[in-house]
Amino acid sequence: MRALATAAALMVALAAVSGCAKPQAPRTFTVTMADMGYQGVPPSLRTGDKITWVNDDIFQHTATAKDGSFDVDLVPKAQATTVMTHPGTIDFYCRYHPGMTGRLSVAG
Ligand SMILES: [Cu+2]
Repeated sequence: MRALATAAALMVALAAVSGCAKPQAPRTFTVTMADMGYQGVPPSLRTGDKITWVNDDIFQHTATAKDGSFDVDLVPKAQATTVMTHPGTIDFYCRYHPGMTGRLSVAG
């Protein structure tokens, strides 16, 4: 018990020293597919954040990452959630309507 408490205290101290004391909680953003476009694309994301994709259009759409990190295919009124698993710039598009494009910026 005492050893556990000591270990926990040590970890807290180490986290404080290394600047990791306050890991930021993951956030969830909603991107809406409407009028043949993506609306509400967040300007910046962090690894671990989620995006809930909502198809509010009358057409089927996808959100397909060019780097393969996600690919959601949604009929009208459907939705799905993806997690940002790695940092970087991720371009995405709709496989049915190549003119529909967007870009995500994910920080580490
Ligand atoms: Cu589409």
